[in-house]
Amino acid sequence: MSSAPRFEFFENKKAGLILAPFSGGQPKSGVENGPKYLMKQGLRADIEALGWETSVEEPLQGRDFETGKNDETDVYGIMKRPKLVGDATQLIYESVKKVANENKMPVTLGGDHSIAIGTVSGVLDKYPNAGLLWIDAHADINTCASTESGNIHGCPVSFLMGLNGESTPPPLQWVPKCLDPKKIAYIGLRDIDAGEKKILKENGIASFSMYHVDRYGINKVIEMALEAVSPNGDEPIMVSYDVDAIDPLYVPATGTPVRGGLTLREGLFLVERVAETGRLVALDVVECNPELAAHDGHVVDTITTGCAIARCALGETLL
Ligand SMILES: [Mn+2]
Repeated sequence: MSSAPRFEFFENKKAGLILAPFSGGQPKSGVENGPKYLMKQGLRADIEALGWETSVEEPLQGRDFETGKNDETDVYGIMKRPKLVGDATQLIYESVKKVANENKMPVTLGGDHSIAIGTVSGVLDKYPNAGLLWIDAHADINTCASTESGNIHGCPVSFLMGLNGESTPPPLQWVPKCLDPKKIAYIGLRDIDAGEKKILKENGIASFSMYHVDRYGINKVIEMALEAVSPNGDEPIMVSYDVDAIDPLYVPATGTPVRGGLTLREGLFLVERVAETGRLVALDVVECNPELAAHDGHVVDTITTGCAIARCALGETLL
């Protein structure tokens, strides 16, 4: 009897784990502990067991981004903490760029989703033609004009696309207008503000909600999303994965849970399927917030899912 075939999806199995313990893009505390919990769960050893060489970067080390959350002068119009977010994301941008330029895969552990301002701009600096899959219950594309909360974790995509123009808060003016609306596709959407729906439509952004997952099945949705962001079928792919894309049954400890999400298997299949293309060049895993767990089981569920997302993206297979 022959054994099951073993697939090698990645030519160069070097990864740089970038710890981004940042919570300033939203009001709740605890999400800054995401990286610590994921690492304590054994994520680095798990990735090494898959045959990867790893290094660890801590671009925010030595800076106190938590006390800064209380600075009430750090506002710009409705936008909350643009200076804090601008500083943190610029450090993350430099770190992601460095790791990518060392020909390692940046695997960034958040933190709230505002950190993607740094990760996506860093990755696109190295791979300007990369397609971005944004896996999330939310579109995170509010602008300074459309946001009702002013929490920047709901806005990173608008900054990456340069949608804020003149109204960009000065501390975020460093962000390059690097993301073409044709190069992002969403999967998992189910809680979209009215202003965001308009932005998605006006910019013709490929958006696959839970409706599409139900209608077509997750495999077809992934293939449509890949085709949208990578029409030639050979462009590099980045995945920015907000764990709230997965249903709160499986991922309860997150800042903005929305029922009716991906099952655990759909959520993992998604990254297994992207890994299979051999074109994944960067990954974010964000919005694990152990402090929001009602009991220890919630912490375990959430953190083990976060680790599983990273392992599956880096080539773990069931057989
Ligand atoms: Mn998000």
